[in-house]
Amino acid sequence: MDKHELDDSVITQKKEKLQRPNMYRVYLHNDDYTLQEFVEFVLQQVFFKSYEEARKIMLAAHMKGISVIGIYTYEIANGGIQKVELYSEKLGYPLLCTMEEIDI
Ligand code: TYC
Repeated sequence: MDKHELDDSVITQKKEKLQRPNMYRVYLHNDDYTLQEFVEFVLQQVFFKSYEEARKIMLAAHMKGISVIGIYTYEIANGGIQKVELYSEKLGYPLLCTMEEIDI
């Protein structure tokens, strides 16, 4: 038994730990069918990119096959990916976004 366990004179204080949230990198994948303008639209609507940023991210995926949209918490990343899926399904596009946890 700890020598202080029954000793009222010892004041213990729990140290508050601020847990950093896990972070996720969200990727945009190229395909041959989705309209460029639609990709730009989705990036602006879902991930709050400016038109210039959206075009840059879209063109990077178009030319390299994949590009990074950004780094977000789980909820934002996952919610964004689901919204992209909904928009894409509605118009019959195969646009794909994925996410992976990153070390920070
Ligand atoms: N490659 C598509 C086209 O030529 C455009 C596109 C860009 C699609 C980026 C998906 O993530 C993407 N219409």
